[in-house]
Amino acid sequence: MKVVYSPVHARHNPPVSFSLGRFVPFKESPQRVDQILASLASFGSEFELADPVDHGMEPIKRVHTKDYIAYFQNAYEKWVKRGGNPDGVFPEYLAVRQFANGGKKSGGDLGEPGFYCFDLEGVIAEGTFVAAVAAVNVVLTAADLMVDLHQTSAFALCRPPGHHAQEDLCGGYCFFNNASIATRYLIEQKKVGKVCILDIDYHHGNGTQSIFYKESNPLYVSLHGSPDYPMYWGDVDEDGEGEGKGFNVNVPLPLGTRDPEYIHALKTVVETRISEYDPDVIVVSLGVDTFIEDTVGNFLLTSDCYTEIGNVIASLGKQTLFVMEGGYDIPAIGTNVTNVLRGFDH
Ligand code: Q9C
Ligand code: ZN
Repeated sequence: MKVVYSPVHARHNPPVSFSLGRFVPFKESPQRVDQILASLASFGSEFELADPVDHGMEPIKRVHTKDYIAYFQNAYEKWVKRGGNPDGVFPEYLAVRQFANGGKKSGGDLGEPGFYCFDLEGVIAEGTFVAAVAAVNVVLTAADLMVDLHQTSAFALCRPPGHHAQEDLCGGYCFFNNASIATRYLIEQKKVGKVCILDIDYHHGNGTQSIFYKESNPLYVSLHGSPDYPMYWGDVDEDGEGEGKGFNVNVPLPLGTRDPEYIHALKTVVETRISEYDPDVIVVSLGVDTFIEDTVGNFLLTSDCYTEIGNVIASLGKQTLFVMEGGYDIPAIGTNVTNVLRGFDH
């Protein structure tokens, strides 16, 4: 399997985020990717590394607004100039948009951080923007390799993750929605036909849901813990709007979910909704924060379950682009990710 990777991810390294009223060590660390890389390397030529190719800003603009991109690009520098904490940008004023002049007034240097963000976990540190752009190039290059070289799969080993990022909002460790950008690129530039985004990160992908909510291509399917982060999204009745009605499928599962129930839920949605949709390509938002030892997620999946997840995804028999999302248990993250990828291939 082709794996696209860029060391530029390490430029994004905020020391802290905010949790339960305290600053805590930032869990979405560069170490995560280092561990996955080491695990892939232990399988020798099974995984072939490739460098990303620069795709410019155009594919990002097909998903995110111009204003949001401009804000993100300059946010850290403006913040520090203003005397902000050099650890990263933390909003102080939150724009509840119903109250904020219909969302037209972003509020200047001190208002913007809370205008373009929906929580305090989209921490913009010094290298965050360059790392987020590199992550997009990783996922787009993986899409190119899969389509152009007629591969059955490819893995975008990207960070920061993306599925919480909406068109003009960061949050939940996410800034640019890598999977969504790749999906739009696959549909518009690579002419692949129908795409299904299968989001198996522990958390609901509110960003991806919101970006495609009114569209019938892609089909968005998310299995996630509920009630849990991102708190305000992810119910079954959020099923799309207009053209998109019926093309957003949420499968909330209780905290404490174990292997058998998880596999049952995954198989069910794969054999019904996804098979009926008959996509040409699957984009997997691959989070392994469903793991039993994960300190962010609240499921109880074992490492063996990830092999089975890979098997179930492979049963669709479609070209599949794996895009890295969450997963925070450093000792097992590499094994869990490689288990999904090897489960898919075998
Ligand atoms: N303060 C992804 O997995 N809240 N994002 C966790 C700790 C944030 C997760 C509670 C979770 C964000 C990509
Ligand atoms: Zn997650």
